[in-house]
Amino acid sequence: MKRALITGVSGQDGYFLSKLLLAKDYKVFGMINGQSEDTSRKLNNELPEVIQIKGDLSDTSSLMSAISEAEPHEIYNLGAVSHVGISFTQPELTANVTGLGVLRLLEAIRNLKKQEQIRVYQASSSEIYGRVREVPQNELTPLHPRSPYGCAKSFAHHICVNYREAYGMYISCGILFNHESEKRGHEFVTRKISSGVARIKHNKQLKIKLGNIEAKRDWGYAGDYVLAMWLMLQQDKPDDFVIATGETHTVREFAEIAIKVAGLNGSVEEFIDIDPAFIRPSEVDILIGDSTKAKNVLGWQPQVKFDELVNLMVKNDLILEK
Ligand code: F7E
Repeated sequence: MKRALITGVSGQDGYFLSKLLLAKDYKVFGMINGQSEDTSRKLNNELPEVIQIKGDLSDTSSLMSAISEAEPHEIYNLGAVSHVGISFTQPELTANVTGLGVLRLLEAIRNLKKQEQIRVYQASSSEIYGRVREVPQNELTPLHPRSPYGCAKSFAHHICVNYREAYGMYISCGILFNHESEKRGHEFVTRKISSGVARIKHNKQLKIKLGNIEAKRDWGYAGDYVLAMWLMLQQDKPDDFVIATGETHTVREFAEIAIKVAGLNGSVEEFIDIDPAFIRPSEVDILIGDSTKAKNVLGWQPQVKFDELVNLMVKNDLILEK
């Protein structure tokens, strides 16, 4: 039986990846820092088959213990301080967990002399492209991050490539563009909108406060994207892959469709207020990914289209907010 260790298991991607690996008969170990009983309870309810292991990306010895306990064939590093906006107010924490945490994880594997037995998936992010140098972005597009989060993910990406080249470690980086779902945290713009329109529909709220609604993102469905993570670790050789839909839409377009799906009548301006508190000191204006390599090498393609994504998120929140 294959064993996998997932960091960041309590997040959206941890949920979908655990489901996928359990369906493939993996023994799944989920790393949590153990400081919140709520996280542990939630994980127990949603994913009772996942074995919880204590560990933290900011603590190397805990990583070594977690790896020794799980003895994984595959490690999926999904753990991070993942909110771009928050990274501006907590830059050092972000660099420590999202950036240095990856180095600690790789060093933990090396210190345990497990580098030949363990394959590592690193969750790289389209935020590394930031002020994009070309459109669309592919694996060779130069990096120009626009936030402490993007900078931390850039370091993490480079250190993975370096450890692959320097020590021959099997490390694959999935450069994932935005991916959303009914499990997305409420602090991200898509969920903020889907739950917001549902609350307006049920008379719990009048308006949604947002920042820059002209930003463009390449949004896919998280359930599709975790399959790409797994496929990356099944290849003969480790490599980097862009995972994206190849379509870009503004936050405004997301909101327009969400308003309609919720059965509300009116323009975006009637339901959305612009609040400067949500505008970032430097913004990523447009992201659109070219995942031709993933299609050719992994045989991976996204299934859920933009309209379907908005539909499923809003319909889910209409039920939850009832
Ligand atoms: O923002 C704008 C905001 O926070 C999307 C993370 O998973 O994907 C995600 O990063 C856009 C930005 O995602 C609000 O300025 C407007 O332009 O949903 P988001 P993100 O920053 O793109 C990448 C790939 C990751 O790796 C990250 O971990 O929406 N926006 N108004 C807003 N964003 C938020 N959060 N809240 C607003 O009120």
